[in-house]
Amino acid sequence: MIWNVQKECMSSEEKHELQSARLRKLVNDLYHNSPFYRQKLQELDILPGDIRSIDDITRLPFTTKDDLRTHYPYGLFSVPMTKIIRLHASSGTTGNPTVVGYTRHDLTVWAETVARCLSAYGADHNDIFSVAYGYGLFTGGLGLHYGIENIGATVVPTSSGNTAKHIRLIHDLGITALACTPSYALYMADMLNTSADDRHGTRLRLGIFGAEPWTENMRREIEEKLGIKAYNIYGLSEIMGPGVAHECEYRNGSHIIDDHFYPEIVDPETLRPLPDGRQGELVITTLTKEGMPLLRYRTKDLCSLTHEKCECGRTSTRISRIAGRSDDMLIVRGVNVFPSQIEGVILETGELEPHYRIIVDRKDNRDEMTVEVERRRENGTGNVATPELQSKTATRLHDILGINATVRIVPPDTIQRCEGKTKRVIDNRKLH
Ligand code: DLL
Repeated sequence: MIWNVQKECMSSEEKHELQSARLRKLVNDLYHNSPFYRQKLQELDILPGDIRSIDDITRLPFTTKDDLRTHYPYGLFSVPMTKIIRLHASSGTTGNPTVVGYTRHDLTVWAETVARCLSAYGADHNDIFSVAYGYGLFTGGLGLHYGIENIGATVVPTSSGNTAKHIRLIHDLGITALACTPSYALYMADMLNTSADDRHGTRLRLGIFGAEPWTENMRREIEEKLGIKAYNIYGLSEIMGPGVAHECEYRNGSHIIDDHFYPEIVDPETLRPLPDGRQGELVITTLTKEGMPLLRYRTKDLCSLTHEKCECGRTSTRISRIAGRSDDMLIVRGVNVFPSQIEGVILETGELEPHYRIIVDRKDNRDEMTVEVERRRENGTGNVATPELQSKTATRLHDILGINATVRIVPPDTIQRCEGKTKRVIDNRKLH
């Protein structure tokens, strides 16, 4: 079903007009209400009146995660705090997390965009959803939650953790739809002990998976093991959260909700726009956000665009699957991890060298991260790592990243040195 035919099936002329009007208003508002953007626009000699249509977007400045970090926590908000009614946060590259703020209007738009996604997957008020994305600072849980309520389906806010209890709820409550990371879905599938009988013992029919990269092979495996149809949902907290783009029944790329989130693809090196079909970095402008609107936000996600009309009738731009990142961010069990955060912990100890490798494996459908790091060479003393140092480092990593990592401390000079760019991350998950 199409949730909002008027907006999702607009002609290209109507769309162009709406996006242009929204961009004009956005730039005007930012110029007057956001010291950060006023300065950026002034540096480029741009006055609000210079932006006449959406085609002028390429004249506008880019925004990066670094801008958010530098202006932590509220520097990019463009309304007074009295208008902000929700905050979320995600991890930053080092030190400061990224804080995002929503007005009441933003939360209404978010519940609408998620409702559009859910309708495209064929969900309706007959469905009972288990949301196993984390509830809390992460946008996954609450983001899905209000969209599900919006379509009148039932929401069970399971959140993450406690798989045994979750499986019981799936059986006892007659849950029909599951929202979680694709890797957790696979893990659950194995825990559900899906013999044909058992699988048919549940009412599960639909899965909504995102927050991390996944493949067509994973889709097939999830569908087979759980006996469901699995759909992709894409999003990022800086732009809104889940529900920036979604698949439809044709599953031929993900529709970007482009009356709210305007997409471009640029070459990550030159930052020049790339044509349809060419892979590059996805850049998004929030056309209607009030709390923390962003101009040309560099997502660092690599994909391509198509403006071809989809058979489902929606006219929105579609993105291909995310093929990787233009930075070194890893997603481990749905959690964003930057090697620089790990390096920060290593240096903090004073007993370890910044020679390290991050090894990520997928065992029994669970991500496992090992940090292998060299012990500091000490004059005359042995180079044996103490268990205390190991557990202290692991605890600190957990504090900073929010996930467990195995710490392996090795003697000095054992990690291979590279000439040129060091390859610190060994990702054995084969997701691309
Ligand atoms: O992961 C929001 C979300 C929650 C999306 C639940 C979907 C479902 P962040 O924590 O800010 O927000 O992480 C955003 O995750 O830039 C991508 O690199 C990655 N990502 C999100 N969805 C997908 C997807 C949430 N469907 C970052 N496929 C993004 C591949 C994804 N990568």
